[in-house]
Amino acid sequence: MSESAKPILSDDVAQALTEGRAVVALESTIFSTLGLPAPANADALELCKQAVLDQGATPAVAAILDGRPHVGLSSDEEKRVLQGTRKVAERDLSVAQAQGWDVGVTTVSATVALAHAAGISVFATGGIGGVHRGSELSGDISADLDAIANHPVITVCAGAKAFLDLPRTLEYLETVGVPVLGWQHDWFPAFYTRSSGLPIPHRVDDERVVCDVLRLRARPATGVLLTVPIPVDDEIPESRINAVLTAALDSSARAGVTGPAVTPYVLERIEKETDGQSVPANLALARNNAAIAARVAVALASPAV
Ligand code: PSU
Ligand code: MN
Repeated sequence: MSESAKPILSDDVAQALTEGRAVVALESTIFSTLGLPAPANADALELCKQAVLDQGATPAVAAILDGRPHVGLSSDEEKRVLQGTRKVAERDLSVAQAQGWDVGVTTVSATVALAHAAGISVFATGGIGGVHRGSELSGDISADLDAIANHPVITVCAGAKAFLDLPRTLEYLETVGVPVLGWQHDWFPAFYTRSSGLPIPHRVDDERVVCDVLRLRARPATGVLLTVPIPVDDEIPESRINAVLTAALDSSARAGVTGPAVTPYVLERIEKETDGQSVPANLALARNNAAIAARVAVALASPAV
């Protein structure tokens, strides 16, 4: 990333980084109208920030504001992000700056890039994008996967939603050399459900091991994916959610939605099809991911004993 694209840091984030304290980056698409309906998006933002603070780390929300990349926002800036409607993936970072976008909300791919540029090693989100079902025809593979492979950041997520092709998503991560870890769990999680039925490549039970995986990985430029299953009490039964996901995908295909519009469209359909019951589950897992990410960030910032 060029000098001009260096993100603007909030004072608390800049100070934490200078002092070598734990910082957790957060993406902003999930907190915008593209990720969650209002007012749940504002609740999600507060819950995630508080979860990071409770572990003794500093939260750093990424976004584009007035054509400049930011990492760490003031409360006025957060309010603008909650209303955001323009999605910024990694490739869009330069466009958003060149065209001076008023508000751009960053996806996983843009946020890992900005975290890397800011010197932040841990990032929390809800679910990552992945290989879409039917990608052999549509070619739709989220830029999140290559970005995780190309930035030295630990991404903490609840796996990916089962409207994606999860076996192919795991195969892709293997091909691009991303270590995929399961937090105290043996299965790749599927967002609303704790298990996709796909075994996790490597289970980890301790944040120190996650730090060591980052430190010792074969390709220093590559990131790490740490998956955390949704808490047991917040899980939505697979039988229930699968029918909803299929209906949402069918609706997206019928409407002819393509490109970056696919994921927000499907997310909105899922909310409608579950009468909003998917939303508390989404909040619970996002908050849990932020807490685990903060534990990892604190371990990274403290010398090994
Ligand atoms: N999956 C979710 N919620 C989200 C997203 C994905 O369950 O909010 C967002 C994230 O910002 C992710 C992006 O990085 O969608 C992926 O978009 P695409 O599939 O267009 O790459
Ligand atoms: Mn896509």
